[in-house]
Order: sequence, then C-alpha cells, then structure tokens
Amino acid sequence: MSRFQVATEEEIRSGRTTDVYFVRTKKVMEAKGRDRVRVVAEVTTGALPDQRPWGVLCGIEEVARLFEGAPVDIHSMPEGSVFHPQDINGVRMPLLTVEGVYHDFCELETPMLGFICQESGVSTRAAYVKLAAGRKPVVAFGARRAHPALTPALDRAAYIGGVDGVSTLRGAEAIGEAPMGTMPHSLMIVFGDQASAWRAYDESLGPEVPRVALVDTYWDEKVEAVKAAEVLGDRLSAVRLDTPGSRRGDFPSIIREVRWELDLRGHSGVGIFVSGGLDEEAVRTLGEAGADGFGVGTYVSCAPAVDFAFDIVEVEGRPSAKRGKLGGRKQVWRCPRCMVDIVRPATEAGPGCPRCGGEMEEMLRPLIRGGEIVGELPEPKEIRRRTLAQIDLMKSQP
Ligand code: PCP
Repeated sequence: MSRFQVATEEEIRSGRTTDVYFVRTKKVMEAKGRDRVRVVAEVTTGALPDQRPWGVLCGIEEVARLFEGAPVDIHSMPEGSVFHPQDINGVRMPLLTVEGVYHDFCELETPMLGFICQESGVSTRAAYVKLAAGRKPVVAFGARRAHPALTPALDRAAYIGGVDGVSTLRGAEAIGEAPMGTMPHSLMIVFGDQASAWRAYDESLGPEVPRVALVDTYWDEKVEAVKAAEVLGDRLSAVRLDTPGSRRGDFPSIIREVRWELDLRGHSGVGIFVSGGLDEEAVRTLGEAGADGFGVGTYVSCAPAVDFAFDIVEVEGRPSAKRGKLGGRKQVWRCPRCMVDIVRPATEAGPGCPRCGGEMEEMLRPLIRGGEIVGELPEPKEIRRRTLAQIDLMKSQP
C-alpha cells in the first residue's frame, strides 16, 4: 500500500479505481444470466474544452497496458492523433472501440477514460500553446500544480501535444529527453545577490546546461538583464523573466525594454525566456513582443479534461445505442492530404476524399487482439513528430 494517495498499477488494472455502479452491473448481469453478452462500445466526445475545433488524443499506450490480457479486441486512433469531435457531416467521431463480453471489461471504463480524458486535455492545450509559440521553444513547468504521481503522464502528454521539453527528471525520463529548466529565485536569495548566484551557477554546472539567468528577483528586469550580460558575457545564452504579478503591468513593454537595452550593448544573441501564469494568448502576445522561449505550467498541466464518453453501440452484432448516440460499429476514414474525416458503418468500404478525390485511410486500427497488444506503441518523440506534422497539415488547409 503506497504512503501517498495513489492507486497502484495492480489496483488500476484490477478495477479497484472503477465506479461502484459497474460492480453492481456485473452482479445484476450474473444474477440474470446476461454475463456473456458480447458488445461493441466506442469512445466519442461531443465538444472539446475551450471550444476548440480539434484536439490531440493522448493516453492510448496506457489504455493498451490497462486492457493487456483482457479477452477483448480494441481498435484505436494512434496516440497523438489530431481529431475533431465530429466528422465533416457532423457525425460524432469514434476514437476507440472495445469489443468483447461486457461483463469482462465494464469495470475498466473508469480508468480507461481517466487516462485519455485528462491526458488528451493536457496534450490539446499543449498543442495550442505550441501553435501560438511557433518555432520558439515551450517548456512544461506544470508538474508542481498536480499530484506528483502524475508527473510522468502529464509531462509526456504535454510533450506529445508539442511542447519542446519538460522540467522534471521523471517526466524527462518518460519522454526519453533531458530535463529542461533555468534557476529559481531561491538561488539568488540564498547567495544574497544576483551576480554571486549567476557566477556560482556558471562555475558549478556542466556545459550541457544553458546559462539562463533569472533577472527579476530584486531590481527592474532590464537593469538585472544588462547586469547578467556584464557578469556572464558570452556565456549567457538567455535571461528569464518571471516577473511577479504585482509588478507585471505591461509585460510586452517590459520585454521590449529588455530587448532594446541588451541589443544596445551588443548582447543581441542573448535570448529572452518568460514564465509565470502564461496561457496560449500570453504566449502569442509575448512572442510578438520579442520573447524567445516560454515556460508554461498550470495552463497545460491542469488543462480541463476532454469529456470523452464510452457507449455501447452494438449488442450481439445488432446496432443498439442510447439516445444521442449512433448505433453500430464504425470506421473513421481520413484523407492524409486534406485531413478530412468521414465516419462510416464498419461494414462499408471507404469513401474517396470529398475535397481531393484521393484515397482515404482507416483511422481506427487494431491495438489489442484477444488481450494481446498488436498495435504500434511508438516512442513519445515519434508520436510528437507525427502530431506536429498533422497540425502543420491542418494549418495549411483552406
Ligand atoms: C515557478 C516557475 C513558473 C511557475 C512556477 C510555473 O515560479 O518559475 O513561473 O508556471 P505557471 O505559473 O504557469 O504555473 P515561482 O515558483 O514563482 O518561481 P521560481 O522560478 O523561483 O520557482
């Protein structure tokens, strides 16, 4: 039993984190001889948080690990897939389907949705923040805003959504990258003055650590920035502004002043990294004002969950769905050129792309067959690459 309020892997896989109404449903099915009924159930959502037109699917590898060994077949969009809640005809888009005896897997609905609802919320916000930053680096600073047991999952989801790096050791391990970060205010306070702290940082750390000096602890940012450039000279790669809210006022102007004063003194190669309470809009605005990189925390790690629902759509091979949902097993066809999606009954052949007439490809692909993981589970770096490529493709559409 963990000393922290976390469920163990075994508790999650054995259904201990499930909602009690699933346990009761099993009892009822057993009592009334309905415990061998085969169903197809699908994951869909009606709308995305922040009224987003598209989202990024995340948490699929953990779903595969959750169902590994269970007597089910799962088809899923690949992790990192960009998706719309509805296809071009307004039909809700299934992102994942589970087929099997309902009694065998119903308890796993809660943990399954937990993985993809939260992580897709994080990866979706990360994608929009990265879109606002363009080529400028975004680092996830948000681990401290969530339960530490989730650090690997939240950092991985932010990375898959598009951020360029993460600040924690365990998060970096989960994505197979080195952790990214600068220095905290506490370093200046412990050393008593900025220059001693900056020098100590420079003299104590290896060449792999970029020299990014925090320049808002005691004095005005532009004064500290110029001082840092004087103290560290060519070794200074950037300054970080984490200006407290009480002093933030017109932050874009502060950035422009820092830029001006640094350039005036020949330090045009010194970048400006900003952090503290940033959201998508702030990243866009501060980027236009001259910021070269961003540390984003709460806005991404505490992103609203995607409201995914899991619904039975077929019972013993016959279409059967509740109100508001469409019956029958389905397939999602995507045009790899136009990023157009069309939902069709799974029994139908794929349509041609209504925009370019080209061939469309199936998006719901085998993930688990009879409890065995058969789907590809790429490394986070590869998933991120594909996610960003889809976003670029979508951006280029008319
Ligand atoms: C921390 C970090 C970011 C904050 C937290 C996380 O700041 O530098 O600014 O990002 P968020 O605001 O988007 O959630 P502090 O704890 O104020 O300062 P320090 O850098 O000294 O830890």
